[in-house]
Amino acid sequence: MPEMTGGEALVQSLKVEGVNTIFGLPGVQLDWAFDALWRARDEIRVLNTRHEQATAYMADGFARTTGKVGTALVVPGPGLLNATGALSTAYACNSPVLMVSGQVQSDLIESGRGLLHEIPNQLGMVRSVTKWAGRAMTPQEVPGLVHHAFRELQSGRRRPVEIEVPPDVLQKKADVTLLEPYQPDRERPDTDLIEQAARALGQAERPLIFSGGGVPGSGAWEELQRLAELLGAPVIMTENGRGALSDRHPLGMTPLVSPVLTPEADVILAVGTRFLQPLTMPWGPKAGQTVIRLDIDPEEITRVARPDIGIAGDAKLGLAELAERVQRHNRTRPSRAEEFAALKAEATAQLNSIEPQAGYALAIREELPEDGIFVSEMTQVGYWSRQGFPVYQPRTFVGAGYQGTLGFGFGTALGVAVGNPDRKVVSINGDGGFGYQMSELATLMKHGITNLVTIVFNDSAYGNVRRIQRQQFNEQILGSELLNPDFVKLAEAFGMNGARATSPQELRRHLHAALADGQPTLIEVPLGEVPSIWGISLKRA
Ligand SMILES: Cc1ncc(C[n+]2csc(CCOP(=O)(O)OP(=O)(O)O)c2C)c(N)n1
Ligand SMILES: [Mg+2]
Repeated sequence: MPEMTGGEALVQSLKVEGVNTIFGLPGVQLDWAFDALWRARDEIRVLNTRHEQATAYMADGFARTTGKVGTALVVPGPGLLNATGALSTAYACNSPVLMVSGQVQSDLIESGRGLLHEIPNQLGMVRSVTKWAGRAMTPQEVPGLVHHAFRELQSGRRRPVEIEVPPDVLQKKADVTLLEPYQPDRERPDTDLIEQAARALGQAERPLIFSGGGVPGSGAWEELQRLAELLGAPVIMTENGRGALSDRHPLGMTPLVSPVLTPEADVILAVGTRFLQPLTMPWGPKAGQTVIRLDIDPEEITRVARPDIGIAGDAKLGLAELAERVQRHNRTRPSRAEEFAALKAEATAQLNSIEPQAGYALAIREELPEDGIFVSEMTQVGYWSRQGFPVYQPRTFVGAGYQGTLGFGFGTALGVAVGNPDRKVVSINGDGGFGYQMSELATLMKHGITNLVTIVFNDSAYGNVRRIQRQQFNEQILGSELLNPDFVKLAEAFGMNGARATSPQELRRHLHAALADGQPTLIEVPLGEVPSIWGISLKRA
């Protein structure tokens, strides 16, 4: 049994689990972890940020677009609290983020003395934004803690996990046994239930599929496509599910078509999705329609309503097995190709008539390669993009999910870019959201993150809020107007290229140049008040 510090036990255990990148921000409780990271610096890259929120956002962006665990490292108390908005986003988006945090000295936890960074009940606090959280109190416990963390991160529903190690435990030397890496195993769905579902789908005249973040999350897009094609079933993808089927695929749809297609379907399969909107809208499933749910999280299957067939298990295994068995029951159906093409065309026409959002978003799409990754934000072009931005490949559209976290985008995009060095990444931001993480321009430059282009739509406002105050509250503009820096000069102050675009054509030109020459670039797009996209509703043409 080799002798090592708790810090070495932590770093070696992370290495065993395949961690090669850590997004971190140091401090005194982490000194012995950084000591060990220094010795492991050829195998584990440490990227420091300017605020702890960015460590967890970067880990989330890294995780969601690579399928690997994303790892963050922060000091306890305020450091960890600073990261909780990002953890809540990762929680909402089923993202396997490992948050490693410090603690106060082990024998004084919960003493209430007011030690540096002490907060009461840190584990309890972080449990509200994680799937699981645990602590090691000796160096010998560290490998088991990391191993358990990876079990939680890579089994069942993927969500963030926190582990914490007090500074004296990181410093202490002991004989430590390292463990083998956790071997993830996919959870096989019940065969009888799959057979029942396959029969219902096979016999359906008008089957419909709702597909959520669980499909890209479990790497199930090929199985989804196979099943959809066998059934000729349209696939409605949620924001987190976008790209599972290419928007070019005749069956690939965005939720705009749900109110039209859902009432007409006889059998509906919802896979890897909370299925919340359909279940709570007037156009949602009614008695007489068969609802099948396939989800890794059994609680999700019955949370809002009990489906006719509920199947707990992995989406990739479940969809593969469904496709296999559907063939024994599958009826022939008249082609609906024309109907779907017309519906898609109508949805596209409605969305593309909303300007200037459509023009700007489509300018980005024109320049971003097919495998390029688009990181959205809670901004006007972002809302439009949820449904309107064409997505051609899985894991190439990143949003904030149900958390709707303003300011998540830029840090998340930095992590996406680090995790996908061979791909181009575009981060869109409002001036409000960008303000949350603009100091991370330093992180971009320091770590040479050159495959990311950053766009800031500047309307000098929390535009969404201002529009509501104007229109619904009789011009009571309060707390929604913003004073901004000159974004072009800001970029230049960080040593980046700064550019300004006042039309979609200009945005396209700047984006083209920035993507081609790989120079870190921020493009500001001044914007006036833009129309709301809420309230578009699709009727059949
Ligand atoms: C963490 C968080 N705080 C506040 C909000 C409420 N909120 C939603 S959109 C928005 C304004 C966004 O402004 P900006 O980023 O400039 O985008 P714009 O609407 O102007 O395009 C605010 C304050 C939120 N969604 N999340
Ligand atoms: Mg704004």
